[in-house]
Amino acid sequence: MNTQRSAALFAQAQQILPGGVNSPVRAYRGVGGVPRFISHGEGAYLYDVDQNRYIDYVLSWGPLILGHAHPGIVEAISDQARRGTSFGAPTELESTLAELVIDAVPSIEMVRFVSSGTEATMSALRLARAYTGREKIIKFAGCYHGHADAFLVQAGSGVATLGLPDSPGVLGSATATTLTAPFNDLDAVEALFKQNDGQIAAVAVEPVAGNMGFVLPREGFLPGLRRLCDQYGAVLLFDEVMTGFRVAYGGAQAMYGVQPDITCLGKVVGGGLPAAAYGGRREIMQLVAPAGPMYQAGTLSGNPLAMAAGIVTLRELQQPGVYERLSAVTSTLCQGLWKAAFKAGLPFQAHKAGSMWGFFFAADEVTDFASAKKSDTALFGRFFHAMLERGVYLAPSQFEAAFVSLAHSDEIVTATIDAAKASFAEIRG
Ligand code: KE4
Repeated sequence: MNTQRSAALFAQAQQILPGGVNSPVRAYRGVGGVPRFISHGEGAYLYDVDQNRYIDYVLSWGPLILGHAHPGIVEAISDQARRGTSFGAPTELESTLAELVIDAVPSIEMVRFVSSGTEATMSALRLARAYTGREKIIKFAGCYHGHADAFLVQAGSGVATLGLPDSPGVLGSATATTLTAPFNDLDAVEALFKQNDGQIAAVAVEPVAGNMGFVLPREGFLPGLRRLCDQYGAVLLFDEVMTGFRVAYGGAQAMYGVQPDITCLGKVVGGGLPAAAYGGRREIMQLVAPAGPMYQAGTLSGNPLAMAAGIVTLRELQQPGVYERLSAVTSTLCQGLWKAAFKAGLPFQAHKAGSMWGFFFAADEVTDFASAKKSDTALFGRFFHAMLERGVYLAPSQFEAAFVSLAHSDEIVTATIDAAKASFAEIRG
């Protein structure tokens, strides 16, 4: 496959952008090779600057549930842009999208829009501490909540001690109040609550994990977190930046029937533009400035272009049969990949929730970050490149999730499975 122009652009970009990218995972450090520079997207397809076409399962890391350049979104953004791109003043668009979010997400009575998932979770954490008057939080090894200091802690093993920074520049004081437990391990969470009784402000969790690879919550895990938070007076914070409007219209909380106290949203809610949100019960959200004393602000919060894109996206997703279609296509894909890998004699498993999915080259069940790291990441890298060469664009890291859009037709899924059959044969050696 010709990647000359991507290679040239990457060499130039590395001189002026750290690592040649504006977000680390895009640099292919996990799999090696030349990151593809994209010229445009259309439906389920990406086109790179060397005129190669790819079936896209990254979809900008989740937002593009309608596919690339959806006509309704393009029209809404264009119309709004002609009226102005940002005012720094309230618009009806923000209330329209807020109403859609409140109607969709069971636990949200009030919502605040921000510009990134990081901003949403950082603000939600501040709110949980303001609401409870407590300092410590519990997170899960392998869950990613954006790059706010408090979340950048080393993924402790077992029932972790206090958090140690996982990045230079993050102060020990910023992570000293962050406790870590293994995903799916309720006993570890209960032990942390007992050891820190009265001190835990919040439990933060990706209700379906998408940043350690794709890992489903075990039966009873999410209800167990709800029970423990009620028992110990802590806020349950669902980071639904990836799962919101993705696994179901009401997010993972609708899929699993567990109501958090605060929900963070992102990705799909902005329709591919920079928008995210945090929301919850009125009594909690009324603490947020200027209604209350908890400060949070943003120049481009509720940006009209992003609101317009989000409104079109959510209205499209309200159409009858949308989530049934997304789930059915994703099931066909995962079953086809699993069957092809089995025939090739490779240790492989694929799982899904709605149109969010993922796979590991592992025979044993993956339930947390420790077991995810035992999967064959070298084989993942070879599979990634074998598929890329065949025009299928997967996440360039084992520790990510994958997505399907409404633009992924049955024919596209069949072509993907055919490419996987050839790729499995190539990599099994
Ligand atoms: P952003 O700040 O990247 O908009 O959102 C942070 C975030 C928060 N919570 C969850 C569950 C997330 O998945 C994310 C961001 N996801 C990554 C993909 N693993 C975005 C891709 C990237 O970092 O470039």
